[in-house]
Amino acid sequence: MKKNKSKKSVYVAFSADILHEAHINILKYASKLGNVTVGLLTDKAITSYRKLPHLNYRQREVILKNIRYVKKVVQQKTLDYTQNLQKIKPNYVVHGDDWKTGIQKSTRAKVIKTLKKWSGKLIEVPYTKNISSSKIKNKILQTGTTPEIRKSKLKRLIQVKDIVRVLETHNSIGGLIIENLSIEKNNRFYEFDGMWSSSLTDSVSRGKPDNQSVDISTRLSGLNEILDVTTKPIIFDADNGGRIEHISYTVKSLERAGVAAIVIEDKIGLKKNSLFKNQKNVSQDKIKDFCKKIKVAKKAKISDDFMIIARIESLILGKKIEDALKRADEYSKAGADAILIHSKEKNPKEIFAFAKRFRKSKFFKPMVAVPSTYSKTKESELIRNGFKIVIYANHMLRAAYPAMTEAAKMILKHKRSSPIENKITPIKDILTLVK
Ligand code: SPV
Ligand code: MG
Repeated sequence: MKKNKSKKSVYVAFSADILHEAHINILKYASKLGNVTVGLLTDKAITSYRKLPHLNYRQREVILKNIRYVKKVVQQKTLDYTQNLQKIKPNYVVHGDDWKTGIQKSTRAKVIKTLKKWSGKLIEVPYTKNISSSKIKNKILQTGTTPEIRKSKLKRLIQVKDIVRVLETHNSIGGLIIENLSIEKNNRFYEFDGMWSSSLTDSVSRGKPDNQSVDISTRLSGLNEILDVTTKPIIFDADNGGRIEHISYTVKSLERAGVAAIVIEDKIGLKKNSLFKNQKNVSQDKIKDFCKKIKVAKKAKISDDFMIIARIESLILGKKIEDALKRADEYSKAGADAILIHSKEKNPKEIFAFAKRFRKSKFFKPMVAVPSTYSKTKESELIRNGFKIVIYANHMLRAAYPAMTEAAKMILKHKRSSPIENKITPIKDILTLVK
């Protein structure tokens, strides 16, 4: 190496969630070229192209700052390096040679182009074989997670995602789909961030109506099976939370299991699903009484991470937006961490009108939408209107039901199963679906 090598500056971008020898190899190599600045990707930058990291930014920063090959750690706020490169103007950028294809391909091209402006160079180090963060992450998934880690994920996601995308599941196979499914589109990474434990689908999948015939213990035991095989956060639909005397026990059971949030709705009397047109005999709780419930739930929770979400049913019951707004303020003051504003309209006009005004309230809290009836509404519109969580509340069950009915019908009709073989998962695939 040349004499004044230490004067050269070297830039390495990392997410550094699970540090392994490939990272160390890159850092060691980079440090031989000069002073190494690590551009550490923020949680937000990481979730633009892959899963939320296990360790948060501060935890990852502490580790990197203490590696002897690293001179300095700076934030890299996007997957794109340009902003940091313009500022630092490094002589070299060092990266593993594993990003020439896939989601990082265009990032790489931009790095080369930017470096050219000051004759900087991209140096690609052969990627260390047989080791990768994804492989380690899969192992972690097989081993599971802890209730604390899972629970803390929802608040972290609210901080870093434009919108937290949650899908219903009523069983473990659905949980696994939510856990593992991801797509890449326009150089972005998309996945579901968490699961909704729905009273409707938990009931209907057991052949019972959504009126609390399925008791909380049964729902918790089903939930446990989902927790067994997944690591993503769960939001639990607790109807109206039941009797005020019981709420603290429900909150404690959920929190102990690692559930991240409980949703409690402000209705009283026999439970009736909110999507029924006729809500004649359904009444809403008094504001003061519902606030008491929120306070009891709040007092029962142990960690800051566990969220109490207050669900407002004013619009479902045909009341005015003013009523919903008043409730939102009061529930927020009582300690709700987020507000779910429900609607059964075909368009989002009323919830957007609510959102516009609630956003100006000094008691504003993150808002949750459940676009079951206004399903044409895109996530981008929800984001624009200030929503932070979207719950697709019943779609896994609604998808499974016609598929199962069709299979049963075809067998009955044809007195053999071959006519549906091409529509169902082949035996060899189902045998190895779960490893
Ligand atoms: C559920 O999924 O059980 C819900 C949402 O509570 S809704 O069905 O719209 O009431
Ligand atoms: Mg429900």
